[in-house]
Amino acid sequence: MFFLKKIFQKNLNIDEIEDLLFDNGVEPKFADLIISKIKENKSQEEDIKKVIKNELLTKFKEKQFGGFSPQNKSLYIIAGNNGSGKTTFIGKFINLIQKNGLRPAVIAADTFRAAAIDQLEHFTNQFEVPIHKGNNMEDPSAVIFQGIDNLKESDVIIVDTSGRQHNNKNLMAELKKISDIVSKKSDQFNLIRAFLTLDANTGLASKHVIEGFQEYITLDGIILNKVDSNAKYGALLTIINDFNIPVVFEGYGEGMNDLREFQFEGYLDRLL
Ligand SMILES: Nc1nc2c(ncn2[C@@H]2O[C@H](COP(=O)(O)OP(=O)(O)O)[C@@H](O)[C@H]2O)c(=O)[nH]1
Ligand SMILES: [Mg+2]
Repeated sequence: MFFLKKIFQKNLNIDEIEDLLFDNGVEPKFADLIISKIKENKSQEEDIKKVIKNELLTKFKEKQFGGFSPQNKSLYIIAGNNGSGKTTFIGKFINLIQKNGLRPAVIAADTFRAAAIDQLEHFTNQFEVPIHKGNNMEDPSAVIFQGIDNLKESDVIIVDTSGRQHNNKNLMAELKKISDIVSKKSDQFNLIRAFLTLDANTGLASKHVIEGFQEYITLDGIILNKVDSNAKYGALLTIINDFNIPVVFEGYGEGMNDLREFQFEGYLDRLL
């Protein structure tokens, strides 16, 4: 497992431990906390692990984790960088919503790549749910506006959006427009949420992604994908510390059942 094992196996000195923590994406303030605990308590690996875990559980006890409750007449906008797992998450989310006895439908608002719509349609076919598609290069807001009207019979509408980098002003302005269009239709929904997908391999750069997206839209939740390829994801501690955005789900594979509500304690057990 993670850095504590290395610290104990290799008998590292404090400087080497600091480097190791930093290399693992643990921000200096948390690295300091961990090091002070190690200095205080030189006994057993398991003891130190417990001390750190309790420290972090207490530190973040006011934060929100998981807390998804499926609701009739809800709409979810799924946004994020290219390849951060938006479309795959939508497949898993459709599955989850159906398991909860509600009828999902999807709006394919990633109109930049025809392949993106095909990928989404693969999932909507698999689960036999309605999909509203725009034409290639059509304005995504227009697609969404029409889609909401066409999918009135559904309980939950999920909107797939194009991948965008947070520093691309045009694409971010487009996302704001998407969010504004959805707000105009808010009387038709009991709940509207915008989720940001993050790739667990992105490291501390995720902070800038969140800040960039937050400049344009309100983020109601984070979905952390690919935790199967980077289970420890030390940067998440910093994200939890620095933002008040619930980490709602984590994706742990490409399969349609590889999604669970985020559990902070489980995450700490993997991290430490
Ligand atoms: N291992 C793993 N791969 C994932 C996960 N989520 C998505 N992927 C893969 O990551 C790649 C990009 O995912 P995609 O959903 O197309 O991202 P999008 O561009 O944000 O829509 C695809 O190859 C997915 O199969 C996950 O939780 N674990
Ligand atoms: Mg996609």
